[in-house]
Amino acid sequence: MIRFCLISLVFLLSISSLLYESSSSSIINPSKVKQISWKPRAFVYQGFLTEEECDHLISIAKSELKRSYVADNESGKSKLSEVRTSSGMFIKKAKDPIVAGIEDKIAHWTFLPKENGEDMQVLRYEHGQKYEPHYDYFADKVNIARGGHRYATVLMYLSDVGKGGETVFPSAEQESPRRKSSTSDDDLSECARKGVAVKPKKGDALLFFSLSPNAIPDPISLHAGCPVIEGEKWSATKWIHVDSFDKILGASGNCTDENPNCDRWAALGECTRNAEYMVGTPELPGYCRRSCRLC
Ligand code: PD2
Ligand code: ZN
Repeated sequence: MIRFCLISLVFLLSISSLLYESSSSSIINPSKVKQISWKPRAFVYQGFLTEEECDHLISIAKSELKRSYVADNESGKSKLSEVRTSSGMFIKKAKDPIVAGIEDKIAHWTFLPKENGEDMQVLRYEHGQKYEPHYDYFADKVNIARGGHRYATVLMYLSDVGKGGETVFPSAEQESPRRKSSTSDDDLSECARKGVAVKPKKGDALLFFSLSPNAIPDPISLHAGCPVIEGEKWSATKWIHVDSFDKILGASGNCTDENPNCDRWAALGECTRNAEYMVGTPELPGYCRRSCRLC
């Protein structure tokens, strides 16, 4: 009898663990979230992505990497800059069930709609590569036209990094010196010691807000990707806007592609990188509105 009960118990436990496994991809566990700063509002979720999810994103990105661009503050056009020396690519929303599952998880954690998110950007930083201090909100009108300002960023670490590669908030208010850093000082690079820092750990995710609760750009959200000193860093960024990024505001009709290459360009991330041409502005519609999924 006792033997029968034990066997039944083991059976029930394995069934429930299977059920949990199969539905756990979008379950959010608040006890894994640590607040690292209030000014700016920044939080780390330990183990947000599974090993398999991290490896999957890297395997999609690996063969498609191109040198990263930054947006020009005046024109909004993408340009090469020494401010950002990584390589990257964009993964289309819901490209496959794993990507869609990660996007569901982000929406559940942030309470922000999936349609407000841009395509996910996967980045690779090799030795010495970095992203100098910057804001994720835009200073130009062209980029704000689609979805309004970037409101929040979810930065997912897809690999461990030997040394360096931390994400640092140099203007963050520290409650007591570096108490909030996710790691001890000895583990941090010189760059990371200049503020509140997060050491990349495979599967962890950092959520921070670029606008204050009153929706005004928050200059304290200044942040940087420190140079990689040992190893390689892979990360994935989901930028989330105040409004839908999937439909353009103030536009009516005219939802066509004007160039046969639009579809290919959109797959390469040009809807974000070259938004003025591809998407357009409230005054002048772009040339690839259909492929950029504006209607
Ligand atoms: O990869 C990073 O650590 C990093 C740092 C700052 C990424 C971004 N910004 C970004 O993608 O905006
Ligand atoms: Zn950034």
